[in-house]
Order: sequence, then C-alpha cells, then structure tokens
Amino acid sequence: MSIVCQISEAMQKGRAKLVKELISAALEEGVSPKAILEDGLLAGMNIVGAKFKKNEVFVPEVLIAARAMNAGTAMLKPYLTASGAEPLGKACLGTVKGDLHDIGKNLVRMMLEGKGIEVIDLGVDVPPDQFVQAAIDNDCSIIACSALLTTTMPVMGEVVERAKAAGIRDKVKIMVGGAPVTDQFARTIGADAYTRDAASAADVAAGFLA
Ligand code: B1M
Repeated sequence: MSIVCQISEAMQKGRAKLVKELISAALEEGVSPKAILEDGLLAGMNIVGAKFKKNEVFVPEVLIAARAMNAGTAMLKPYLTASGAEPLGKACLGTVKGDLHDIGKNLVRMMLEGKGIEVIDLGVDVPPDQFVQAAIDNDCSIIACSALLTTTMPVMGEVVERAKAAGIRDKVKIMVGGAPVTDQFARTIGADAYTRDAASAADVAAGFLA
C-alpha cells in the first residue's frame, strides 16, 4: 500500500501519532504536501463522511478522525503556505453559530495566512454579532464564514444583515464557504463571494485586498 494510502487509513482510524509519523516519512520520500493533503487526508475524511452517513461509524470515531486530520494538516502548514508574503490586510474567520466543524475553516486560515493575510480566528460556533464586532475592533476588510451544516447556513445571511446594521457593509467583503454552501446561496444572502475550497478562498481574498 502506498504511503499516501497508509496516511489516509491511519487518519480514518484516528491514529494521530501514526499520521504524523507517516507524513514525516512521506515528506522525506519526496511525496508532495499537496498529494498528502488531497489524496491522503482529504480523501480519507471523505471516506469517514460516507461511512458516517451510512451509520457505519459514529460521532466518537469521526471526532478522533478529525483530531488526527487536524494534527496532519498542522504538520503540513509550513509546506502549504508561501513564506515571506507581504502583509496584505486582515480577515476575521470563523465557523458560524451552531456549527462545530473546524477542519475546513482551519485550512482556509492556513491558505489565507499563506497569502500574507492576517487572520483573526474566531473559532467555531461564532454568533453573527461576534463576526461584525471582531471586524470593527480589528479593522478587518474581510469577514470569512464557514458552515458545514444545512441548518447553520442561514447564520451567514444574518452576518450580512448585522454588518449592514452596524454600518460596515461597504467596508468589508463577506466571503462564505463550506460543503453545503453554493454560489447561488451566497448571492441570495448578499455575500460578496463563495468559493468551493480553501485555496480559492485565499485567491479571492487576496484579490479583494490587492
Ligand atoms: Co459532521 N456532519 N456532524 N462532524 N461531519 C457532516 C458535515 C455531514 C455532511 C456528515 C454526513 O451526514 N455525511 C453532516 C451534515 C449534513 C448536513 O447538514 N448537510 C454532519 C452532521 C449531521 C453532524 C452532526 C449533526 C452529527 C450528530 O451529532 N448527529 C454533528 C453536528 C455538530 C455541530 O456542528 N453542531 C456533527 C459533528 C461532527 C464531528 C464533531 C464529529 C466532526 C467535526 C470535528 C471537527 O471539525 N473538528 C464531524 C465531521 C468530521 C464531519 C465530516 C465527516 C467531515 C467534515 C470535514 O472536516 N471535511 C462531514 C462529512 C463530509 O464532509 N464528508 C460531516 C474535510 C474538510 C476539509 O472539508 O469542511 O467541507 P470542509 O472544507 C472544505 C470546503 O468546504 C471549503 O474548503 C475546504 C476544502 O479546501 N470550505 C470553505 C470550508 N469552509 C470554507 C469557507 C470559505 C471557503 C471555503 O470561505 C470563507
């Protein structure tokens, strides 16, 4: 079995220490960090998601897989983010209220930072007012919201409305993303941009700040 498949399997089993050891070995072998992320970690998490949907695995197993995934992506951070980028501006980022999924958000953070964008990471379960207040307090030009649940997507619309009510809508770009989010949804709620993955989010954010 290839080392990338071994990483995927170890991640699915939630074996964080083994994931880190295998990633070190893969990097030493010259496997690209992008392949480790996409064909190892992300592919493995898709399998976990499919099994979760079919009730073949349950929340505790998914949680330990997610921990192993976050441990793996943290190891890849120095390789995936460009070094020495000039500071471009600030973004506040979070997973919206009611939603505890943070792996995609953490990837978005990594990619934004790689573009030289300072990220105020608000974490998970972030209420709309907190996004807006953080943007005001930190003079952010971008509010970036992640949602993984269809039930929490509407919170993104509330963020847009609160930004309008606080009088900052013309000063901040509001970006949305996450598996259930679509371009059409983003337009419906009046967000400035939807992107389907973390790398595209970073490209679009850098474009807004250029
Ligand atoms: Co959850 N979960 N989960 N879960 N979970 C999903 C999302 C689900 C699709 C699983 C399924 O049924 N197949 C389903 C949602 C169904 C729906 O609403 N449509 C689901 C459910 C139902 C639940 C619970 C309700 C389960 C329960 O308790 N009965 C519960 C909800 C808890 C809550 O949030 N309140 C729950 C809990 C959990 C865990 C805590 C166990 C764990 C999260 C741990 C963590 O994040 N630390 C978890 C996980 C891991 C998943 C799956 C398996 C994987 C999600 C993930 O991290 N993917 C997921 C199934 C799946 O997606 N296949 C599932 C990898 C990650 C890199 O992808 O976050 O999509 P993603 O990010 C992508 C893009 O979406 C994009 O960039 C990334 C790629 O580069 N992106 C952005 C993300 N944010 C962006 C923002 C941007 C731009 C792009 O701009 C700002």
